[in-house]
Amino acid sequence: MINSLTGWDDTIVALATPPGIGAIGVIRLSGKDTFKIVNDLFPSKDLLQEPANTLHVGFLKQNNKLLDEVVLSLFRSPRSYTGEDVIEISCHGSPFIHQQIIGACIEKGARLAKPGEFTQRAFLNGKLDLAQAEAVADIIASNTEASHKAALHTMRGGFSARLKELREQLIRFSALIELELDFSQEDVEFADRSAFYKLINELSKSTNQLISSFQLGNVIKNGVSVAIIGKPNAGKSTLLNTLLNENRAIVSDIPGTTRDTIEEVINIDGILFRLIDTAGIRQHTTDKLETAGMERSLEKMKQADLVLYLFDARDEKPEVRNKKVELENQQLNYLLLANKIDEIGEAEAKEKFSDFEKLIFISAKQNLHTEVLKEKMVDTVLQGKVQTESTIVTNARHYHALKEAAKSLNDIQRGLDNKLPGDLLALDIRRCLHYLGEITGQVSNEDMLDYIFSKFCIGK
Ligand SMILES: Nc1nc2c(ncn2[C@@H]2O[C@H](COP(=O)(O)OP(=O)(O)OP(=O)(O)O)[C@@H](O)[C@H]2O)c(=O)[nH]1
Ligand SMILES: [Mg+2]
Repeated sequence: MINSLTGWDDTIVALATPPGIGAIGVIRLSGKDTFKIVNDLFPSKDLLQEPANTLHVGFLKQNNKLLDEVVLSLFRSPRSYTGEDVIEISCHGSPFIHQQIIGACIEKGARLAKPGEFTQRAFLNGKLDLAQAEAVADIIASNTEASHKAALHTMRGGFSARLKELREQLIRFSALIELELDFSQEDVEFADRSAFYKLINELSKSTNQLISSFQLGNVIKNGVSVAIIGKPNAGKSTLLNTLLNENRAIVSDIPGTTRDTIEEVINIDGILFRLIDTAGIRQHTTDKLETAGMERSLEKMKQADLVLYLFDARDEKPEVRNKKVELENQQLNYLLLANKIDEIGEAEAKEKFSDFEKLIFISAKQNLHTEVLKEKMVDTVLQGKVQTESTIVTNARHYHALKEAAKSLNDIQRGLDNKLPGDLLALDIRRCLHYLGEITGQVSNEDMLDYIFSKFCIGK
């Protein structure tokens, strides 16, 4: 497969650091002609004679034109990021110099790397499996502690190890079943069906665990959308400002102040929350703008991962209760917040609503108990799941492959229940192995790889 890939044999070059001005820039080359190309530009030493894992200071020259003073890091196949010969040129951080050096490398025979091509080569050379390679992109994109941790766990092979284990158990069994097929005339069973049943059960459990971790994985990677909903004047914009610790939204005692939705991001305990302040919702209004705003609020409420429903602690109890029932019926993930407790006093507010479960009492304006609210928000998202060290699926491609694998496992289970013959079982087992293998790249095709790596940045 590897050799059939177009351009696989080329030596590639790209800027590995962000484009623009900086203290230094790093240009990376990988491929069989790497040493020859850079050696042609580096007159002071014969790099072909230099050992791997060494650094060399000197000048790069192109036909007697001085390009820059640089430091070269030499890596030789197979002990490099890509598994090929690699040289990293650390030069001065000027876009002009970068262009000149990359141009000189191209003139000597290199070609510009495609996005993700270095990592793709690392994968094709067996330095990383596919799940690990994809995690490299996630690490670069991670912007919170939690997303970084999950990506790092995958890149270091945590997820792959889990899958490998599942796959190997299944392979061992499928070998026995396939053996039965060779002796099909004789009606023998090498594979102990009850042990197999147990194994399939365990596999199902593990697979489903991974599948359900995706919800959390998604949250870690993409953040949680939180709609702040309530009647006009409930204090929604005040709450947004308090949580952000800045005066982002206009606050006033005129009902209907917020007309459009306002979105801002905050990081609580390493998880990104996208807070959405909305227009207040009331039963009757003739104002066209306000009606449009309310429609938008309802839409945001439906789409949100979490709804913070805010009411004034002075509101009538039956009204609040009706609202709670409504939220419950819509099957929304919500937290009910009694605001403005400073107006009637915390003790009195708690007394008034003592028969309500899971209320959070706050004062957005006085910043009372907003820490409790933040904690609850995080709890709601994590739902008690331990994050540390456990394997969390964050990649939609992996998620879909796991779902397919789970389906096949179900089919196998049913097949065993119905005493299906070995050849039919073998089909379902192969399908399951196929999907598990797709995740780590043991099963792959060129289109799929191109698609995955095209989402990387150039130089990675
Ligand atoms: N006493 C007290 N007043 C508050 C509190 N929170 C908000 N307010 C006041 O309530 C009024 C309305 O606040 P906003 O934050 O604009 O309310 P809103 O829910 O965004 O209202 P709309 O945008 O009109 O839907 C303002 O006068 C706020 O100062 C609170 O916790 N305690
Ligand atoms: Mg408002």
